[in-house]
Amino acid sequence: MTQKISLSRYLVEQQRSKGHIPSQLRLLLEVVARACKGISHAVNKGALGGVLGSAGSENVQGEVQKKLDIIANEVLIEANEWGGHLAAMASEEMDSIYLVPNRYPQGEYLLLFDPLDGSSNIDVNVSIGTIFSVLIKPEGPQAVSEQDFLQAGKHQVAAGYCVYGPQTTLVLTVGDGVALFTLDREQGSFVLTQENLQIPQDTQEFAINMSNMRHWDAPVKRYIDECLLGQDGPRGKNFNMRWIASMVADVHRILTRGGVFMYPWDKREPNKAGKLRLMYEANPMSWLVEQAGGASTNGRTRILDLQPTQLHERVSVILGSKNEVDRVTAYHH
Ligand code: AHM
Ligand code: MG
Repeated sequence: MTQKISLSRYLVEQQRSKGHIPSQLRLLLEVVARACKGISHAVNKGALGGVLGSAGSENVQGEVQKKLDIIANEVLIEANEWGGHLAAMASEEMDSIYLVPNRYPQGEYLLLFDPLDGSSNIDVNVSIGTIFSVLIKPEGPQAVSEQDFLQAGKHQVAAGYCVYGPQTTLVLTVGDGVALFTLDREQGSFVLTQENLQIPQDTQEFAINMSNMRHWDAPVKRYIDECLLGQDGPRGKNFNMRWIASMVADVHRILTRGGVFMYPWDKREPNKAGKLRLMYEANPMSWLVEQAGGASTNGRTRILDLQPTQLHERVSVILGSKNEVDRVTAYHH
């Protein structure tokens, strides 16, 4: 019988034989996974747990917060603040960074997360998720500040997401490819179910919110128009479309069977670079996608090379199957 490999064992092996992760990072990832299990349980209870609906508050980006946005944020903070592995945390749902309280020891890592991605899908029982990214606090005696978080995505040391769908699945990279773990509810642990995920270079599937079409820039419009012409157009093949409106679920499909995901800049809010957040959504997803052989740009530049200037910075996102991302990017140049 082939032995099941738990997330703990996978991480120990990454630490021991591959030297990829120090013990404090291993602890951090175990704690994040434990928090995701807690969020998964809350999501599963739904109306029975009284977790559906709006919380009646707004986050720093002016978006209405759902009860589960706040619950998930609290679960992640409570799980991570006392272990001694973190210096500070930042979240899509908090205005500013969260310092580890003085009563706990401080570590060298910075944890960033979108505690519950796809909030509009919570109440309709469609897949949602948690996205996370790990950076190292720059060296120096100074107290940790927001500035310490403003590092390009290429400096991440771990990134992943957990999707709460028909199965609860944790997808992770520490720079050694992408591994997928499925939550075994009877055992209460994440079990390795796929290693070395690879995104096919070509695809016939795109994901974009088509209702924004009239607001797009010309290169995005051109790309989608050509896809829609199918066999009769310049692409010479038919395309399929999917849009779940949870980035975690859309990216999970792309990591599983390929595709291209786009949330481009559009004219609705011309002063914003895009809808999605660079630090909590685009950076971790871009690293996962690149680790699986895909590509990710903002239309012009590789996302992982972008130097952030603000914690809650937004960005235009085009990611997935490499040849399609290269094509959309070329249309922008
Ligand atoms: P959220 O983090 O507040 O849930 O917002 C991000 C989500 C993404 O998961 C998804 O791709 C996008 O917003 C959907 O936006 P839209 O409703 O405009 O299609
Ligand atoms: Mg989100």
